[in-house]
Amino acid sequence: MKLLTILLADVSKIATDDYVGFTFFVGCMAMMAASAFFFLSMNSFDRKWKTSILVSGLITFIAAVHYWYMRDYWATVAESPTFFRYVDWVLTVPLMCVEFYLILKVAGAKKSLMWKLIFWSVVMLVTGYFGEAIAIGDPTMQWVWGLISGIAYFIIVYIIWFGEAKKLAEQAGGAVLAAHKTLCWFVLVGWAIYPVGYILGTEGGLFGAQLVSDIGAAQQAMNVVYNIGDAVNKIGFGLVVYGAAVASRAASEA
Ligand SMILES: *C/C=C(C)/C=C/C=C(C)/C=C/C1=C(C)CCCC1(C)C
Repeated sequence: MKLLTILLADVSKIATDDYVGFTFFVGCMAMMAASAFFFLSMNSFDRKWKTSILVSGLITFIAAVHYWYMRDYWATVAESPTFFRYVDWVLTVPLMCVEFYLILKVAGAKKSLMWKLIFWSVVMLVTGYFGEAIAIGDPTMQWVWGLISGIAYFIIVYIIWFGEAKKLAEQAGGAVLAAHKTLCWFVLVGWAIYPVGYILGTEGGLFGAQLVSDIGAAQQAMNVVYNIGDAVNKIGFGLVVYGAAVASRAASEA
């Protein structure tokens, strides 16, 4: 009964021009649907791919739960759910790093590659969190934390595009190489959506540019951009892995 009251109360509060509320709601549904899809299809693959698809499902499932809370938070408090956002990311982004490792395991990827990617992803997110949650009202520190976060991001891009991950993908060839390439593009282009959200959401604007009129508009722009980024990256990433599993199954049956 209490749950029903909460549901009804919140849904009625989403206005038709509340794009953040809308994208939280749709994002939540999309993440739930994607999770169901990954969980239900994982058993039709052999062991190696099963784990990868399980991880895809975990990523969208963790996001679905956080979107549930973020949608609620936005509807009730009308502020950026920074805490839930970063808890979500700090769980799901390392899992995306695990995904790279799982795919490259056939080519002999070592756990150290996975830990390296996880380490830099955590540095990227923790410094981003400092910039968003602690440096409020201090454009200099927001800029500094954003920059450190960006450097960690580029280290990840380097490792997967040019470093040891690239070499392993080439050794593996076939469906693995193709999937690795697509995932590399996701990280380079899809993940670049997030710093855009960060810049838009910074009060007063970053780099001396006042991009949006006030803090309310800044938070709205930032959350819409983050929500689009999450849908593209979490569901898209999982579908690439799913596609690779299908391709590799077809190749082994041929
Ligand atoms: C599912 C969630 C994903 C893939 C989140 C990715 C987040 C990022 C790539 C965030 C990057 C940031 C920067 C590169 C600089 C500014 C601060 C961040 C944390 C927004």
